[in-house]
Amino acid sequence: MNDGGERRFGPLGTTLVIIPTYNESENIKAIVGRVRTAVPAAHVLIADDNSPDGTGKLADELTVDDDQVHVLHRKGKEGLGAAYLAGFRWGLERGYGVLVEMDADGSHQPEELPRLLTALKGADLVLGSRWVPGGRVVNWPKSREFISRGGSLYSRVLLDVPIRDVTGGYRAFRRETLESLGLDDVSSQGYCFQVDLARRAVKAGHHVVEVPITFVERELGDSKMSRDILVEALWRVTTWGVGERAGRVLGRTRRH
Ligand SMILES: Nc1nc2c(ncn2[C@@H]2O[C@H](COP(=O)(O)OP(=O)(O)OP(=O)(O)O)[C@@H](O)[C@H]2O)c(=O)[nH]1
Ligand SMILES: [Mg+2]
Repeated sequence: MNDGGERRFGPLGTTLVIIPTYNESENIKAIVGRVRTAVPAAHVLIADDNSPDGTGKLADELTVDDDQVHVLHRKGKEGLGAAYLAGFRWGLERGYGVLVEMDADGSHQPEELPRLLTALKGADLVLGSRWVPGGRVVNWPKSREFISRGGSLYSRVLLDVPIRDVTGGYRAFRRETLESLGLDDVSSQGYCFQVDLARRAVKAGHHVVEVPITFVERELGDSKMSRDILVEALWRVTTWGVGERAGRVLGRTRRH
């Protein structure tokens, strides 16, 4: 992370808010409506993995009267990371200047998006953060907060990335930032996907800014969080961290 000091950041261009969905029929209409009201100029892309509960059909209905809402129908459940990668590709191909990640369940409040976009004027990547001063979480059990804070701390220390909320999924990227991250070889999913992108952005020398958000736990629909997602994150972060450290030590040894 550099301090961005003297750097000049270019204009932002049109925003595309990507919302991945799997069985979010109870949430999809409300979240899209809130995004359209909060940032009327932004476009929305719903990336649906053929949800059995008909979310994809509801999403199609939202496009009928609104040419700023789009749907990417995917063939089946392939995970959050794959849905975002497909959404990024869709948006980059169509020339959007800013690509936003947002959950469908209301945890990421669209009303906070203008603050993220304002911060992006002076950054390469903006992270909505629960764990910086001013950030908070509503309706989470202590156990969930412990896991999330612990996961961020573990990733920060092991991967050497100076970010408080490494696993959060409310983010705004400049297109140039995404284009520089080597998305073609990202295979991680879930929380790990978010850690992977943050770490790539830091390693690429991008100016990453955390903006405090109020994260509201979902009220409707089912969580897709699973033990597998947690185990994957723990395993991959550990592998990356140990791999990088080993690489540094070996590099030093070879030079001597
Ligand atoms: N397209 C697609 N979207 C997914 C998939 N898994 C999760 N999502 C979406 O990704 C977003 C985040 O998933 P959540 O289930 O809310 O995960 P979480 O926030 O960790 O869990 P909760 O706190 O319980 O809500 C939601 O919009 C989901 O519908 C998937 O396999 N494919
Ligand atoms: Mg959620």
